[in-house]
Amino acid sequence: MKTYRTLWISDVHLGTKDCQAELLNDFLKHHHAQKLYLVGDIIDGWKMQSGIYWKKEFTRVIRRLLNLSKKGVAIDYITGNHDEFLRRFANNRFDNINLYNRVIHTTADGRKLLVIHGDQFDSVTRCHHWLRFLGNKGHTLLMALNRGYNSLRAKYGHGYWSLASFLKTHLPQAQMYIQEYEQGVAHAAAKQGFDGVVCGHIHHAASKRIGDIDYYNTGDWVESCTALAENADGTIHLINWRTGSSDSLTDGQDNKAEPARPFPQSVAARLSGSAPTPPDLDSNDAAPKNDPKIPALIIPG
Ligand SMILES: [Mn+2]
Repeated sequence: MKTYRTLWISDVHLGTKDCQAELLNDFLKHHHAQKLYLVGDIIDGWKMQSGIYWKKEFTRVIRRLLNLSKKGVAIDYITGNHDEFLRRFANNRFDNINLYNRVIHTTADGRKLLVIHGDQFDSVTRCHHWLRFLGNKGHTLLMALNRGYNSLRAKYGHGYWSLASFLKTHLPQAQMYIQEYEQGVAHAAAKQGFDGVVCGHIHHAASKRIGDIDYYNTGDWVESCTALAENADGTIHLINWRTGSSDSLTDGQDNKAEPARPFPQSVAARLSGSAPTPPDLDSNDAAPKNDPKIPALIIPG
C-alpha cells in the first residue's frame, strides 16, 4: 500500500462498457491518500440516458469511495460534463463527499493549482469538426473496434493495445487538438494567477510544464488507467496502473518544459474574457456554456 498526500483520478465513466472498474478497484486497494479528488466524468450520466449498463464492479467502486470517505479520506468530487446532472448540486456535501464545479488545491510546496474537469475549455480549440466526429458515434465505433481487437489479442496471448492512442499519436488533427487544449488550459490558468492546473476530460494524461504553468492531466479509466499523486513534499507524478509505470514532473523526457505558444487572437480574446463567450471559470456553480450536443469524450483513450 502506497501512501500519498493527494490523489487525483477522473474520467472513470461508470455505466459504460469501456470503464475499467476492475483496474480502478485494484488501484484504490493499493494506493492511499489523505485527500482524493474525483476530477469529473466519474459516472457517465449521458450514456445512461440511452440505457442502463451496470456491473457489480461499478457498485464496488462507489462502495469503496464511500468507505474511504467514512474512514476519514477527504474526497472532493469535481463535476464533469458527463456527470453534469450533478452540477446544480455543487457546493454541497453528500455524506462525507464535497461536490464542486472547480476547486483550488494548495500543494505541500505551496503551489496553487486549479482543479477542474476541463470541458469548460472545449471552446479554446479550433478542431470542432474532429470533436464532433469522435464525440459520439465515432467514439462508440472506435471503442467497439478496440474491444474486439483486444479480445482477439488476449485470445492469442498478447497484451492490451490501444487503437485510440495509436490514432492520437498518428493523426495530426488529434495531436493539434490535444496541443491546443493543453495550451488553452495553461493560458487560462496563468491568466487567473494559478501556479498550475489539474484537469481531465481529453483522456490524455500529462504532467509537464507549459510556459510558467504546471499542467497536469489525470488521463482516464477507460483506456490509460492513470492517476496523479502528490507526495508529502508536494511533488506530483503520474501513475499508470495498466503499465505499472510512474513519471514525475522533474524527470523523464516527456516532462521537458514546453513554451507557451502564442495564441490565435480570437482564442486569446475569449480566454481573457473580452469576447462574448469566455470559458466558464469565474463561478463555482454556473452550468457549462458549451453546446451540450458536443459530447465531451472527445479524444478517446
Ligand atoms: Mn469530460
